[in-house]
Amino acid sequence: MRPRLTILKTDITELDVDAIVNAANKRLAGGGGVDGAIHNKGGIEILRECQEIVTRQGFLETGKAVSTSAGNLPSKYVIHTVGPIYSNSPQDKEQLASCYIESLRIAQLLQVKTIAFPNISTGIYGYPKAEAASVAISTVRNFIDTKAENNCIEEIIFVCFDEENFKLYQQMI
Ligand code: AR6
Repeated sequence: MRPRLTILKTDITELDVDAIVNAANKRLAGGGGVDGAIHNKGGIEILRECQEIVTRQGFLETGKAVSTSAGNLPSKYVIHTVGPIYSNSPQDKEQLASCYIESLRIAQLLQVKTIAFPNISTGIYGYPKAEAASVAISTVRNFIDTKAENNCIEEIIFVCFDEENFKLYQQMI
């Protein structure tokens, strides 16, 4: 089945989906923005699992992703990925695209049907929102096209928290 792409303007921690994606940092230590919201609401269990991962495999590289349970959140899993800190280099785009691909790969391994992404890197990490939206949408579309068969994912939600991102996604999808 071909997953549908949807846009929601909401707080990602409210969503009752199989997996939500977190715009984390390399230390998986919690922080501000969506990361802060997820850890605050999800509770200590998420942080404990994050610490276990870092103890086992070290800091997470930019563009990579890992999963934990979702603690007190309504979703089943949190997929933590580390977006690039925007530096206006070609690497930014590659790394941002990788966040979406790696998260979707993990979602498939977890047999996730519904997954919600925040607008990775477009807050504290300073990625220009229009460019980031274009990378996010084209990467996810490409993933869907190349993994059309044996895809358990039914819905991919772009969660826009701020009005600027919401408008951009509405125009681009
Ligand atoms: N639900 C959905 N989206 C949100 C929420 C929320 N509750 N809160 C913020 N956003 P950011 P980054 C949007 O800064 O740029 C942290 O400290 C926000 O409007 O959360 O990848 C980490 O620990 C923006 O569009 O993540 C890292 O150190 C988007 O989420 C660093 O920030 C991403 O903004 C990561 O920076």
